[in-house]
Amino acid sequence: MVNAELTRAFERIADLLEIIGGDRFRINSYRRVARTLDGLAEDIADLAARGELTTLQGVGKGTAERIEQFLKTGTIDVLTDLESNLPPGLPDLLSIPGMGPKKVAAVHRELGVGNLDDLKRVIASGELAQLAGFGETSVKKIADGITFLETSSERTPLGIARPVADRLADEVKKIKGVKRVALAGSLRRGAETIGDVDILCEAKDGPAVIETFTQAKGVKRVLAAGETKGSVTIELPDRRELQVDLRVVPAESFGAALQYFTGSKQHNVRLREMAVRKKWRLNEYGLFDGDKPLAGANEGEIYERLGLPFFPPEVREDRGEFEDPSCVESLVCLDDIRGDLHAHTTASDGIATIREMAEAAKALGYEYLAITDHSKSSAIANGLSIQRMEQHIEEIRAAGKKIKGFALLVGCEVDILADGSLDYPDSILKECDLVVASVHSGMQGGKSSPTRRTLAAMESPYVNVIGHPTGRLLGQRRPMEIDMAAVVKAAAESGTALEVNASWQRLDLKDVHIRQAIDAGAMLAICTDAHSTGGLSTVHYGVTTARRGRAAQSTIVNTRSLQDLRKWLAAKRA
Ligand code: DGT
Ligand code: CA
Ligand code: CA
Ligand code: ZN
Repeated sequence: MVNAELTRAFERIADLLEIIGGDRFRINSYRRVARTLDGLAEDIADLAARGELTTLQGVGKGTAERIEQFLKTGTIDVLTDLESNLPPGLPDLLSIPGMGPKKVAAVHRELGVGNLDDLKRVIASGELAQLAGFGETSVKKIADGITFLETSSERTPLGIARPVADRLADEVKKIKGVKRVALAGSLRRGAETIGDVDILCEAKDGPAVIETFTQAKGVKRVLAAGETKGSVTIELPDRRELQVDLRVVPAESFGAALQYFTGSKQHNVRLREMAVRKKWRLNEYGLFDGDKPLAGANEGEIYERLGLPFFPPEVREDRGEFEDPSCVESLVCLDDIRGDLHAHTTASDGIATIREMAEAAKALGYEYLAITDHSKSSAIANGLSIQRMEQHIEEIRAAGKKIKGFALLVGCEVDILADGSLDYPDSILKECDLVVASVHSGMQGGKSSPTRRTLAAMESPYVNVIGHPTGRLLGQRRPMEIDMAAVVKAAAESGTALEVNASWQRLDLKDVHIRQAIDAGAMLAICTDAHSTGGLSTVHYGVTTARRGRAAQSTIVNTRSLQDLRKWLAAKRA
């Protein structure tokens, strides 16, 4: 779906307008459209095809035209105009943590900063700290942000790369003579960030396919175009480029190529060693005994011939799959998920009502959904005062009665405060069916230890899930410095689940911590933290991440039936 790319294009327009001091009303309207698109469960191209764009919230005739332009050409005039009128390096400053559009505008206007080097110079000279609205702490934050960006590699989050890859794979499928297309590499393994996208296709005439591929929509540069391999870059909405490799392979080695190019490299090394021990040879063309091919057309056959189970791509990391091959039998899958335990509504910072969220969850085939809006201290997220929360509880119960064959659970996402206490009194928590507790403030150290806060929260009999346990935002915010061994141990002992937050910006816990939690005997909950109806369907990123931690279905609480879930919740209170 092109929705994600389009969302970012609209966000980018709003950011750039903000830099040039554009009209507030216009900026807000672009942001509103971005939010609508982000929350959309349906492919925007389908809506456009039916001429229904203007039925979307905040989308008028002008916006509909811009969306259509993007669908046709991959860009929007407003965006290209804005970009051509700003110094080329200026919008990049927006990706520095701590530099919002207002600050970018200020450094440009007041200090003539036009790119990252300029910014570093005015930080070093002390000019920036003198500027109104900056000061020592904010300059330090910006300097840290620059270091963070420069040390974090140029990898692309899965949630950004995936839609781009899916779209290109679709285009390759349409090229004449192409029989089959498959994604490979880290993307197929569901890694949280992607270095480059690897696509394979089956076709006879390699050069013709490669030639057409290099002309695909959105291609910025052609890095290579050979007989069987082409490499291009695709421009992302933040102007970074994502490399995409296409390899053309014949039918008889398609499976071997898919296996080889799915990786990981470490996993492949182990496989090749097993082949060598049998005096065989394994490469991207097949598995061979001398000149005799043993397998090649079919990926599964390679594993079979080597006496291994078919390892799903997510576990192919040589992080224990060879030592524990039976893990593949019970691995959690998307169909196992019976409900979502973390979701927001318009009561706090979501964009859908209780009713809309419930209907959307039911439509996904779920048995239950917990509504977990923010508590009072999360002021920027419109957290609910005690009084509003009391009323909200009534509203959730009332909405639950109206929807048949589905359970709406009363919940909240309660802040874990600096001293480890919870942001609501027990009298409120007790009224909830389920409580998610999360750290939202003071994450970057300070005096309060995130480990101590998390452990304290788990002691409450009402806290069932620790939300996004490390607080990281991919490429934007480091994880809190948390003693994971202590947290997973306490989770297991207290009967508290650790969240696998499925939002691709978070993926928190991440794969290796998921494994660590399971080894310690802790339970997990795969939740979307949805702020819109569309957000609920991003659960697959969480499931993928859990599979990468080799999580069995039985370790995920929200694969349980409602009755069993209620038993588990009751056990902690007892
Ligand atoms: P990335 O792109 O950094 O996110 O990670 P991958 O895993 O997609 O790596 P990439 O694109 O360099 O190569 C795709 C796959 O091809 C990789 O997972 C395994 C296979 N491969 C590439 N180079 C080698 C190699 O030198 N030895 C072996 N055994 N496999 C390789
Ligand atoms: Ca790759
Ligand atoms: Ca590659
Ligand atoms: Zn949340």
